[in-house]
Amino acid sequence: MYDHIKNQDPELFEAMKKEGERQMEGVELIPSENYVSEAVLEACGSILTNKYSEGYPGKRYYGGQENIDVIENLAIERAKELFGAEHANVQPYSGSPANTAIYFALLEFGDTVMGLKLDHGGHITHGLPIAFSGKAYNFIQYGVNEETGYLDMDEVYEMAKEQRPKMIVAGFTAYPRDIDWKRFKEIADEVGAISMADISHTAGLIAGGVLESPVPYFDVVMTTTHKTLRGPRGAIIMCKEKFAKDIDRAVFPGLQGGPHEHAIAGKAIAFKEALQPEFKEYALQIKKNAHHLAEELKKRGFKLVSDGTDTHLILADLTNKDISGKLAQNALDAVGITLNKNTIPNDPRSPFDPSGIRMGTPAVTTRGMREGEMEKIAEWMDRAIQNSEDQNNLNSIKEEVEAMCHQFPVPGIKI
Ligand code: DSN
Repeated sequence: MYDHIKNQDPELFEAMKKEGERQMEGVELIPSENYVSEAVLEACGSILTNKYSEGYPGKRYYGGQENIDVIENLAIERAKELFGAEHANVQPYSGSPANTAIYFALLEFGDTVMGLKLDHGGHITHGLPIAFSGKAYNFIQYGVNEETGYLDMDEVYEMAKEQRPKMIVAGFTAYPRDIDWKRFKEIADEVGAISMADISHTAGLIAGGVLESPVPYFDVVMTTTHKTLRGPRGAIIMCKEKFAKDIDRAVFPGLQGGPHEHAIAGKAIAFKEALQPEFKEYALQIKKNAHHLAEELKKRGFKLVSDGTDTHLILADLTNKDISGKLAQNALDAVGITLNKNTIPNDPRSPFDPSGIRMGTPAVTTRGMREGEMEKIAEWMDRAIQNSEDQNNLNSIKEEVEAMCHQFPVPGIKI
């Protein structure tokens, strides 16, 4: 693999090779990661990276666009078909620029916006005070119910009535439960707010028909393309026709310059893959695997925020396990199980060493792992966390993890 890189830049090649081995030989549980197909990989590494194409299909500022327009139009039409959207912009470089473009399009600086608190499962672009979103707009933050871990829709309603926000942001990065989009939209309508959904985490489950979609209700819906949706790194923004011009102008020239057409080609391919019947099976299996992994962890005494999951994502509170999120992440790294330390709602600890760990099943599902493998993973996680300082024990778990992983190939990795 990568023969040209190997010859030209052995130092960099070595790190890439090792990363391939890590991806192949480990269990990937980071809920926002996945393995793209070889076709998507080819698009991302293709000659399309050579081309500048500022503007939109049919209205570009550079010559030589006859093929690029075909590619970008395929991505747009497939995104619209996949999600049933009225309008799609496929140019955002990633989730944070997409969210920033939406705010730039539809808000004035200083406007009041509602978003979920970061430690309750929100995102830095949903109003973190030190981030651009939190500095440029007056974000006010709702939370989940402390007892249940579920979104408190009554709190959302009361806050919206009191604060009259210009926009309500729903859709989260560490929330394991399904979202009542209809109720969000009713609340937004009642207070005259624009409804914005960030479905970056669950887009693949929505496209696969195993979770409700906000697209029929919401004014604007965005998603990254590289999580459950299993495309290249990037994002898209979908909206009702009446917001289309403002969104397009905010993405280009408002915020971005030349679109990354190699990534847009990868998005078009991923959307075509997501329109196939097999994608529905994949989406359903992600949910089954997450549910099974959650149950297996609970059997082993793990306390889960909201006591389980409706999605691909699980958030465990390790307080009763007597280990911090950081030390658990380190112990699991040592056995080849990758996930991330994460705050839990109202976490008394710092985000650098929080009380929880966040995990999910998209990547393992793509490799073909099923309920039986989830049971093994839960067992290894439990053993690694209990023996986090016992290197011999960790080494023997790592061998078992590697042996299982060798039975489940990863697209594009040959070692
Ligand atoms: N960093 C992503 C995640 O892991 O959820 C969100 O942007």
